[in-house]
Amino acid sequence: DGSELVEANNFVQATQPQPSPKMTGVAEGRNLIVVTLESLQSFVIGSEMKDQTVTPFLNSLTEDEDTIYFPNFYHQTGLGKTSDSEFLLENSLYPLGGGAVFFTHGGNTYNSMAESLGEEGYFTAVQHANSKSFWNRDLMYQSLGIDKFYDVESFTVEEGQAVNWGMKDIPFHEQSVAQMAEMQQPFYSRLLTLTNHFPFYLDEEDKFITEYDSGSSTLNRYFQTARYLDESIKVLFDELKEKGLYENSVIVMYGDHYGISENHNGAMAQYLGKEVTPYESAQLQRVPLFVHIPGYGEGHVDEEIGGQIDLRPTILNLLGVDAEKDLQLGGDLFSEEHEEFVIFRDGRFVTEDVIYAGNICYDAETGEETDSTLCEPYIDRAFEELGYSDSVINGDLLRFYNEKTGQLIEPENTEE
Ligand code: GP9
Ligand code: MN
Repeated sequence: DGSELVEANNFVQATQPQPSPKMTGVAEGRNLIVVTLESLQSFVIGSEMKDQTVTPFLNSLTEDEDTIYFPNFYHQTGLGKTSDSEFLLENSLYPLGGGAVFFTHGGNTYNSMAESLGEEGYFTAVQHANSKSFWNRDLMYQSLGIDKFYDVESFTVEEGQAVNWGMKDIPFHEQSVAQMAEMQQPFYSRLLTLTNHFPFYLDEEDKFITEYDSGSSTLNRYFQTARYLDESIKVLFDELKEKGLYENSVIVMYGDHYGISENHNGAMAQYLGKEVTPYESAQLQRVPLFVHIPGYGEGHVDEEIGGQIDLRPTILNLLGVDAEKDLQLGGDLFSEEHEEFVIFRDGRFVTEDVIYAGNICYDAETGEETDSTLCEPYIDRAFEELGYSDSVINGDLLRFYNEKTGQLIEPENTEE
């Protein structure tokens, strides 16, 4: 029934921050390249492991004049892993708490970022060297209005070019940029990387650093695959420059979810030099976000606390696309009004003042347990917000929403 949709929309309109006027349209008309950094967590950025730099190229971007780097950005995925991060990005809605929404609600109506950009004349694509039905992508991408899915069949995987789940990131980026060079411009393409994925194996020639030494062979190898992913991003940038695509593009890169689960807390504690409490564990859900705008010149580190739900509103504002009436739960990260309140899919949350994890309310600054009444209003808000998201998805309510006018569509008018 329409009341759930009206309530959800009222909530969105009441809480939605005004996008930053300063950032509106700074990348208008450019190609949009979104890179999903597989399993990359923020703790490796700017870090050393046995005197070796883990992510030299990404580190250089944190100081780059054309890049805004967000160190306090969190993933909000659930069981759907990469696909949940794609869902958050495209829809600015939360994934589901049960199974992967790509599977359970792949046939819904969505007002995705791909659709919005398609209406602005963009060609929209996803490039990912895995089989097309993985995570039900072939079907879901139709629902998301993505024009073309370059799946594994679009790539030539030579002998020695595959590891872990498939094609290695370096040849993947080389071939992806060659494909981009053939796309109609402007385009919006998403590249899903794959090498930095459990079990984090590498061929000898792809190991640029040595392993870590801990009781977790998974964590030990993770640094090496993260280093390989970093190298592959450098290759991506070089290829874009070589093909003349770089200057007229904006490149957004984000980590999709954690790579090191809580099963490795002992080894993580050794690396971090502190115990992994629920408070630390929540902070380990930070994933890097880079917004790279060639020629921008005002790059900086932005400490704003945000999450994947904020990607779409942030990006659409950069491209100068009006999303005022969109039914979306995130907000522009550059907005002065953006609220520092990140809700995890499992109900944990992070604000400037408190972190709620393991049913404990922590002081965000000190990590000490604090008065639970400081968390209570946020617990209610988190429950409410996740509830609106769930009702929109479970009821397939976007069928009845016109995001141009902000009006409801009467159910009888939706019949074909
Ligand atoms: C597979 C890739 C990785 O296509 O998305 O899957 P993940 O396990 O990270 O969701
Ligand atoms: Mn993933």
